[in-house]
Amino acid sequence: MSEFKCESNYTTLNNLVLNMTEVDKIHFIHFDIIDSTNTWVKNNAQHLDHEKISCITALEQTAGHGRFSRKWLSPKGENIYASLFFCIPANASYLINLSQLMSLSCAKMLKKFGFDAKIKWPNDLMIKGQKIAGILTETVQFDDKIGVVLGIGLNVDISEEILSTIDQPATSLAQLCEQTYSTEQLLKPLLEIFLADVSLLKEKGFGFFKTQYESLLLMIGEETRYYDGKNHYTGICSGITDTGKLKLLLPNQQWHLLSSGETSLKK
Ligand code: BT5
Repeated sequence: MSEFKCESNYTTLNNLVLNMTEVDKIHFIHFDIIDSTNTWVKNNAQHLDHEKISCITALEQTAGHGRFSRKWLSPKGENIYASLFFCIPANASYLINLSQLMSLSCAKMLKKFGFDAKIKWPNDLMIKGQKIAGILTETVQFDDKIGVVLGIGLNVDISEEILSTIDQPATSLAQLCEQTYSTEQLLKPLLEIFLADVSLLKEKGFGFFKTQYESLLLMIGEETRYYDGKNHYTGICSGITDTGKLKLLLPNQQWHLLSSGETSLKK
């Protein structure tokens, strides 16, 4: 573990400090280089504090991954490669909404910096039709609880040369504006928004975020192609349900509710 550089800001004393934000209580672990922050968390979950939230970040990932075993290009730079780890009760119904909630938090954080990000259901962040961030949630099963591994990849200063090798249109904050941003500058507000929203999610359910989420959702009212990892469907995207499922109106006028998979505009 020679490359391990721990920048933990959590000590037991922190519990005594008043006016700490939830983010100040997070246990941060940083690597200069790692295969994947999500993989590291999954392999080390039993050693992390299950009563706290941990956030593992890296400057570079050699095997960053997305859903369906796809690659997440993760060159060295100020890009966000981060995995949050926390435990929730084994029967927590909001587990299925955490990725969607993170994409919403990410869009809200970007808005604070003047970027108009939209959500491609379920959790891709897009700016001007180009992918800028992706979310990947994985889980670790414990006897009495679930460990959630919530990975976020956000392009900040990834080079245009690397972006051009991605098999779909992709962008970075650097490509969209002159200004430079540090990981810390973006990650802290993102975590603040997300943790506040998680409290609301637990209290009120995902329906509380339906209007916010739909206002940022791409493809509403448009003919949408859907892939669930096995089959393709086509229908008119009509928003989401209170539990975050995508509502598709099929050509036979039947409703089809999608709980996972991915969408694209029908060409
Ligand atoms: C995602 O998967 O969008 C989730 C990506 C999550 C990455 C984070 S980084 C920290 C943590 N550690 C990890 O190992 N993963 C998480 P998916 O929806 O399957 O999208 C993958 C697709 O996005 C690829 O097939 C490419 O088309 C595209 N892609 C790959 N790298 C990209 C990048 N840097 N920027 C934009 N698009 C990218």
